[in-house]
Amino acid sequence: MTITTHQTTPYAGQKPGTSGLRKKVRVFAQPGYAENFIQAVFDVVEREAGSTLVIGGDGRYHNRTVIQQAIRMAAANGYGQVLVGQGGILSTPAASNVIRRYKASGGLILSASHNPGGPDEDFGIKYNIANGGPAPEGVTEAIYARTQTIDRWLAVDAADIDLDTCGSVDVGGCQVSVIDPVADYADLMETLFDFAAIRAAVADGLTMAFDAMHAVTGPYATEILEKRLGFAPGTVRHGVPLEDFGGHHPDPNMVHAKALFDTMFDPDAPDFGAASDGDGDRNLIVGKGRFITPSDSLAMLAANAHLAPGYARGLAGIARSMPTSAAADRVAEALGIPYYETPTGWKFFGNLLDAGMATICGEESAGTGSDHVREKDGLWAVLLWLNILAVRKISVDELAREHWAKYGRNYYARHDYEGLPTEQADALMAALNGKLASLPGQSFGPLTVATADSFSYLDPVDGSTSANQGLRVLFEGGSRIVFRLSGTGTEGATLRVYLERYEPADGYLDRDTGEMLADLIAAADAVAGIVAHTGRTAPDVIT
Ligand code: VG1
Ligand code: CO
Repeated sequence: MTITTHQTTPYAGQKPGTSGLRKKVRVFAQPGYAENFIQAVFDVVEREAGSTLVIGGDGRYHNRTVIQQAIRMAAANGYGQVLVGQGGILSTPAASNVIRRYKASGGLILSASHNPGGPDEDFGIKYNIANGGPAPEGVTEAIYARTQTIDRWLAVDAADIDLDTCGSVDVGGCQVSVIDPVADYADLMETLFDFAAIRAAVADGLTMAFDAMHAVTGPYATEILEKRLGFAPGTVRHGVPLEDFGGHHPDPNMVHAKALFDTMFDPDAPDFGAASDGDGDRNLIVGKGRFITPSDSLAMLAANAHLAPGYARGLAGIARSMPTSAAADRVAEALGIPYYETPTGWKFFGNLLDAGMATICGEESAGTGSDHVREKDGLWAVLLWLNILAVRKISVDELAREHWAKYGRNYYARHDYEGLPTEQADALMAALNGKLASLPGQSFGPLTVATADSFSYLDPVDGSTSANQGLRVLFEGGSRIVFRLSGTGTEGATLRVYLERYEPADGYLDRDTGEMLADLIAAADAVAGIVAHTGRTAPDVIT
């Protein structure tokens, strides 16, 4: 088959952010835009001739168009085999699993994750390496550099394949196999968790609601929760993936998954509630009348993970992103295992997981996962919770109270200021950065600054350094405010302000989070001049 060399010129700004390249669909739909980026990936990533490439996405608008083109390009760039999820669907953790299981050299994950979808919304492309995890910074920087000099992309002249029927076809000498996106993943989950115990609890009356948010986890959750575990039909809500996620943001938090919250705070609530995001790597956990912050969920899962067969041998270590609360650190200390603090973004966990230094990882943004794949994994977290609840026969609320009574409680919230003019956000961060050195000793209301710095990470495995990963203001007594700019948005800048207050086990364990954080919220504005810089008097989203 003929390989055509398409002449092209670089597009500015094809720099991967926290998790791949994310832009508006109309940007991605420009002639050669997606092709330039994909060719840049193929030009720089290491692989042997005839390697396997995995392709899958979260089903959002533009997914199929890019997949068909990526298949033609993979064939022209010497891949011997492409594995693509049926319907173009692969959740991010399932894609990670397929890469590992079939020893692929890497994969393209087409997703903008929690960002909205549709013709006027967002699209994204992320490259994962052979360990199944997001490409580390060295690789994403090389890809970006290549996008700036690219002058051609290659594709075989072949028609679109049938993405909806499982089976193999030859595309220009490359074997393209459309695979069941769910089966391998569901089988992996059965090896990690005590499905029999969960099934028994369900038979005993355990009920749940899972909101798939019209995103990628619908088919996975239906297969695992309803078919394999026996939860009642209808347990999975919004289970059909839609190109525009039904017009909502597929972001599982109190704002965008409000319907689930309303269900769980109703007197007739089921025992357990959960949701996942666009690409299935995030999780929301809410018990009957009890929201569990992602940071607490990481800590509670780590403290109880040994109750699941996959973790019965114990944990090697726990890793969390820097803005994630220190709740998990206390569990690690109690277990006598090391803990690690990494920059935001799952790519920083890969080395720790590969080296066997950490078993469980988590982020405050509702990402939790383990060494079973190299991505965060929404349904994995849901199943670990179910496993723990089934074995311990207690409610989410009881488990949370017991945890806090032992370890103390890290009250936590994140305030997001979205769609800020980039100059304003940059000016705020620059001004704060400039005064960090003068902050120690200064008081803001009842809070006195102990230390303040710009977070820099030294990877203990490969020795690489990642600087400027967020500004930290730490107060005496363990409270903390972190400021950083989002690296996943597609319009303007988003300022994230992370607020954390620690209450020891003999402190106030059952207070309202907003009240407990009020002094920190006031301090955040006093320290960073949020109102002065942005004119915003309140955040757009509180999670
Ligand atoms: C956000 C979260 C971060 C997460 C990233 C990708 O990044 O804060 O914790 O890893 O999204 O998640 P940022 O740079 O916007 O703060 V996903 O589920 O959107 O791939
Ligand atoms: Co996601």
